[in-house]
Amino acid sequence: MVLYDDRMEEIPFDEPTDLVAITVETYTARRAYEISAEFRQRGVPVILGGMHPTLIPEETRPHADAIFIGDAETGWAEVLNDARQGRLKPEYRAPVGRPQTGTLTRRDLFKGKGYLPVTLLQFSRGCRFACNFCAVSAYFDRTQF
Ligand code: B12
Repeated sequence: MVLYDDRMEEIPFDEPTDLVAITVETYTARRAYEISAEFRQRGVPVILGGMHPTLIPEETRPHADAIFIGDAETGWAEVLNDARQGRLKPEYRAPVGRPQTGTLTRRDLFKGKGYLPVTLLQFSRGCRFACNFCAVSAYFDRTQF
């Protein structure tokens, strides 16, 4: 598995790969769809997930072979299994905000990216407030886990 960060490096569209997974936030949606189109033109299946596809799946659907609604931890193994067999479903759903399932961050994927040498720890998700302008309130249903 390799990670490419569109902000920091060129994406090698012609590098052979079996599956492309892209995180989409609202402010990165347009670029994510462009990247997805490049890979799909080359016959590589693309799955889109994250805040934006979860909040507006109907917009995201046409830009991917599969979309993922919710948090990846409990559903990602199924995606990989289906992709291995060439049977990616058009849509996957998993709950949001559940405590992490013991999944450890692959920090080795960040090596050489030029990020600041800061190691972050996530200790909660969501927010108990209900601000109507905030994606977090909608995504986590006004709950803090
Ligand atoms: C850390 C953070 C930052 C950091 C780091 C950003 C970065 N690029 O890494 C900083 C402080 C720099 C930052 C800046 C900004 N941020 Co910010 N940030 C966050 C925060 C607090 C956490 C995001 C995070 O890493 N979560 C942890 C990971 C594990 O969770 P996740 O990303 O949600 O991913 C899970 C699922 O969504 C899903 N998933 C995600 N991607 C994919 C992909 C696939 C294929 C699959 C299967 C599943 C999947 O599975 C994951 C694991 O459970 C969120 C708020 C929040 N609590 O979520 C806002 C948030 C993401 N930020 C937001 C915004 C708007 C910004 C800014 C544009 C603000 C600004 N005006 O400058 C900038 C943009 C900077 C940039 N160019 O990226 C908004 C996005 C809203 C939206 N609708 O997209 C959020 C949601 C805050 C909010 N209140 O609305 N941010």
